[in-house]
Amino acid sequence: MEGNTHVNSVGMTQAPYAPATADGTVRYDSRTLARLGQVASDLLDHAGDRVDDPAWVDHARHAWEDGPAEVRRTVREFRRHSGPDGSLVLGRLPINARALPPTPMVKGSVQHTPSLPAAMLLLFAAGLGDPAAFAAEKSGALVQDVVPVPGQEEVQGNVGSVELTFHTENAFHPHRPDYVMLMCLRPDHEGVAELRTSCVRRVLPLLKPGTREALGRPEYVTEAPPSFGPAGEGTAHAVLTGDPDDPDWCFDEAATRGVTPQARSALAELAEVAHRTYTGVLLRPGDLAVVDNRVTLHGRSAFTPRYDGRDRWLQRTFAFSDLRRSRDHRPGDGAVLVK
Ligand SMILES: O=C(O)CCC(=O)C(=O)O
Ligand SMILES: [Fe+2]
Repeated sequence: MEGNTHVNSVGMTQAPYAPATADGTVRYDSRTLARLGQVASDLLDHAGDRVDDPAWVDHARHAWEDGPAEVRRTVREFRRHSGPDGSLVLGRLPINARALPPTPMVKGSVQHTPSLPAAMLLLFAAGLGDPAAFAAEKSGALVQDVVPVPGQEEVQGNVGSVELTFHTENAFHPHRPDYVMLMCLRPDHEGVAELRTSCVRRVLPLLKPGTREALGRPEYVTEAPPSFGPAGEGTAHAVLTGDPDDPDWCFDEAATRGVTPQARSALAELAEVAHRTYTGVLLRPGDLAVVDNRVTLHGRSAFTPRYDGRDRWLQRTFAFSDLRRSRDHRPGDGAVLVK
């Protein structure tokens, strides 16, 4: 495919960089996957006893450069332009999903012990930038479990199992992640839990005239979760920022509200279009979804957990393309944002 170019739906000329299948998933041949698996398992051999050990994160960054060129090229091109959907699914990465322990069932569950999925997530975080996390969320762990928790079914967060509405990850935060990675370890029993993504590049052309302008005015407030300190909505912000032809957006259906009637009706229209046009993906073990959090919202359909140790289990890591920007939030130049 190399050497060809095509014009994508946002009118930009791009070199195709990976053989995406009809469902938008990138699949590598078995040789490439075996090489990637070898790099991840060598990285695991270098692990101490904690995923968050800075030395292991350093190792992952170095090891990424030993990965297959084809995989590195996919990630490099996605960083340059995340395409019309602002998301990528890398299919069936080797994580030895057959050897998994039972799905955790507690709130705030994280992966402290180095494992093959954790190694894979840290490798891809290095490819996308650097991994980091928020002290107020999942204890600041770099690899976090996304699992349903008994009694939390109705929660608008990743412990819930009702529909999780569309959101920019950490929309309230000035240093929200650039990329959200979600690695599937185990799907839900019925195979219905769909990761949903909605990209501003798809939604923008469908909005009524006037709505774009309304979304570009700083007439919206986004509430931070209580774990981030005393309830507060922060300063008013715009939903769309940057180049009007290819803007970023920042919006959480459950936490963002308009402060004027025009802003409220623009948000309602935005949500309606997102719900009408999203892309849904049923992740299988080893599938890694990467969401460009600047241009793409994500959410999840409802599903029914059984709490039998075999429930849906994703692991999540955030990547920051320029870690330096959040330096004043990260004491000691560590990987945890404390405010
Ligand atoms: O469960 C999912 O598929 C997505 C959950 C989510 O939004 C997250 O963990 O950030
Ligand atoms: Fe999320």
